[in-house]
Amino acid sequence: METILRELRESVISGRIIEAEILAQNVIEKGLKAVVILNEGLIPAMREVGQRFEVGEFFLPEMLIAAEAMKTALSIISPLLLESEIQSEGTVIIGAVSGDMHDIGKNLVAVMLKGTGFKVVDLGKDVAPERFVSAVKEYGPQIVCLSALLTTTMLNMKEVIKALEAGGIRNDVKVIVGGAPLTQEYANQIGADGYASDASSAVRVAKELI
Ligand code: B1M
Repeated sequence: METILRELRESVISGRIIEAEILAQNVIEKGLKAVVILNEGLIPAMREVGQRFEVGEFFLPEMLIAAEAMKTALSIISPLLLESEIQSEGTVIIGAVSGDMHDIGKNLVAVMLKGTGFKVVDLGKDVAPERFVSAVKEYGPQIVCLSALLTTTMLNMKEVIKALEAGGIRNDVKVIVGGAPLTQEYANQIGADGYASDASSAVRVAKELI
């Protein structure tokens, strides 16, 4: 089992999209749980890509193609995370903040929230503060989830909170922030209601806040 997971990891790191798709199907057929495929296959693969980028071994094209392979593999395992009979826990609006094009982690959080019974409205990536405000007015969610992967774009989370305040709807929703550069301390500093370090803690924090 370890061999096929290693092959899956390597296919994602090298951006071999078709191979990643086939291997993701194979690991499912072998009965491996989605959460194991994620935690021991796909997430470590993206961590490795990040490390290679940091040391100058990978450049933007390699990172892009690896991300595509990751997305393809994720699309194969996502249905397993969605197999849930749970009634609606509430509505969540999620998006990556202005300037941020990273959406793999955000997509994963959305899938896990859906899988545990939340209705999720995904606004995508590079979402302007005003778009969060209009979506809150349109969908009336209990929770807004903000994602950022860059130390520069995480600053825009505060802008979303300010825009919700200016729109007079800050107290209608709980704001949870997450993404690799985030910390609980930063969440407190910008006045968010919660911080989640990964997709499963996003689900836990969302449930606690509701
Ligand atoms: Co970029 N990138 N990237 N990148 N990228 C990072 C983030 C980086 C750490 C790489 C590195 O240097 N080691 C670095 C950021 C440095 C920093 O700010 N400190 C970086 C950089 C520098 C850049 C560019 C600036 C590169 C350039 O142009 N020179 C550029 C910026 C583009 C932009 O956004 N404006 C850029 C571009 C890209 C690609 C487009 C090529 C691609 C993204 C493709 C896509 O997402 N569609 C990409 C990728 C793939 C990465 C790495 C390698 C992988 C990210 C990923 O998908 N991880 C990343 C390195 C790394 O993270 N180690 C890197 C897997 C994913 C499952 O994890 O996203 O962390 P993650 O999500 C987790 C948690 O963070 C959390 O739960 C998720 C699931 O467990 N979480 C939430 C996330 N959102 C949440 C929201 C919540 C709760 C939890 O709501 C409540």
